[in-house]
Amino acid sequence: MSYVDEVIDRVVKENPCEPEFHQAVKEVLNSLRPVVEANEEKYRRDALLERIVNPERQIKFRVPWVDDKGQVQVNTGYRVQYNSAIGPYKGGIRLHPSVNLGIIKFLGFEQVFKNSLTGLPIGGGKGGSDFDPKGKSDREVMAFCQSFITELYKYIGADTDVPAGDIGTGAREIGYMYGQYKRIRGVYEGVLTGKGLSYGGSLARKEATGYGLLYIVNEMMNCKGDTLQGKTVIVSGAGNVATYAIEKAYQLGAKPVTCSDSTGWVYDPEGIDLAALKEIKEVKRARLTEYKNYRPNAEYHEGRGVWTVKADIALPCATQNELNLDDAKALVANGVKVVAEGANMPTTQEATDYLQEKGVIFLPGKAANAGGVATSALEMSQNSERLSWTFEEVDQKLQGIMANIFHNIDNAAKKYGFEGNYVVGANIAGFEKVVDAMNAQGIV
Ligand code: NDP
Ligand code: 2IT
Repeated sequence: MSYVDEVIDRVVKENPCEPEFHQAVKEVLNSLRPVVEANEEKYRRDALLERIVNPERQIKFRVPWVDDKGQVQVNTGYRVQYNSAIGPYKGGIRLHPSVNLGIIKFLGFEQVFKNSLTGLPIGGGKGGSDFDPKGKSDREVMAFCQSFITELYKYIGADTDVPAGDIGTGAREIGYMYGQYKRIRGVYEGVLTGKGLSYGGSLARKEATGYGLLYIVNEMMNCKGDTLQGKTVIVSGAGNVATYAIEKAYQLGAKPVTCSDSTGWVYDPEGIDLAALKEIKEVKRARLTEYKNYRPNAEYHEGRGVWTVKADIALPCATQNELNLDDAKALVANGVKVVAEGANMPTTQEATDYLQEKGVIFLPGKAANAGGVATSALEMSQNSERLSWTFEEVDQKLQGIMANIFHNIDNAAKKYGFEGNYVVGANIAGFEKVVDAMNAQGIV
């Protein structure tokens, strides 16, 4: 049995009931085959792949808090510190009822390679809880965040592990977590990113993941002699990533016509009303059912269906496995030419394979959504030098980083004979830097 297959087998056996984690490991290891086969003897002796797939540390803890009725609630908190070969652990905190250890491990594993692709000195980690911020009062969210940090503070720090936002964790949650960390530790340091601008946050961090997604799509299209001008774009999600992907799509001349949340989706043939979307989601924290109050001519549908709309480009920006094989068939039938992942692993393996077989250009999340964590690393730099850069300065750097990522994954794919396969390119390019650092640091 090949070394890759042996390690995949072990991961499946040793981590039962963690399908998302298995999926992420299989996707990465399968595309690393050409590199692993070229170095098989050394990698086996060093147990390199076993060390890559096993997190350095997993922390699981109780998070008790009191709700507005005086009832004590108990959630479970997680932080998986995956790999620190190239820098402090870095990655978001997901607050969603679906969170479990397997989901945090899949996200942490992806984060290791994504962070490597940014070219910045950040290792990979991820955290979260099964707490659901939806429908909670500000006081309840604060009580949860304070309790969460009262345990997690022991394991994080500006030079050890720097969490940030993800699903359900935005500026409000980061603020409460930062306040509690500062109160317990008594230090004012860049322990979290995605902070508010008045206390160490970076301009353009809020926009960075969505903007970065469009920057990499733009770079790829320009290299193929095309542009975003006049293209129709379908977007899923209505959160941080989706909102700023829609904003930048407009700025680059495209027309985004859909968005979605976990209850339904909107098709607005005239183009999504960005101001309405921001008001519904960022100000009111409401459902997309409200969108029709702003745009009576738009369609609102319950359930899922964004991928059935005719378009040139599809941007999944909600959650894992939200684009399946049937969706991929609908995209191809409707003439979609580019799929770029704003979310982490939104496309199932079968759907990815189908899209690639049909010649759809596919940019995987670990490259396409890396603008968020890259800008988090820029926030860390600003915190370290106790300075703030202008929006334009951060945005320029972000554009450069996304263009570099595209060329690195493009070159890695070409080097190993997989031209145009950006899944293989991203996994290999991300892996090579981590392996180089791990080899240099010995068996740790
Ligand atoms: P938000 O919480 O801001 O938004 C998430 C959006 O996705 C919401 O519209 C939400 O709908 C929808 N959604 C979440 N879970 C589900 C589900 N199970 N089924 C259907 N819809 C769902 O999160 P972000 O925008 O920050 O994150 C979106 C994706 O992007 C995630 O995969 C995240 O890991 C990834 N990502 C985020 C980065 C960041 O900087 N924030 C960076 C890189 C990747 P509803 O409100 O109804 O739940
Ligand atoms: O998935 C991700 O890259 C994020 N949620 C952002 C992580 C970060 O540290 O900014």
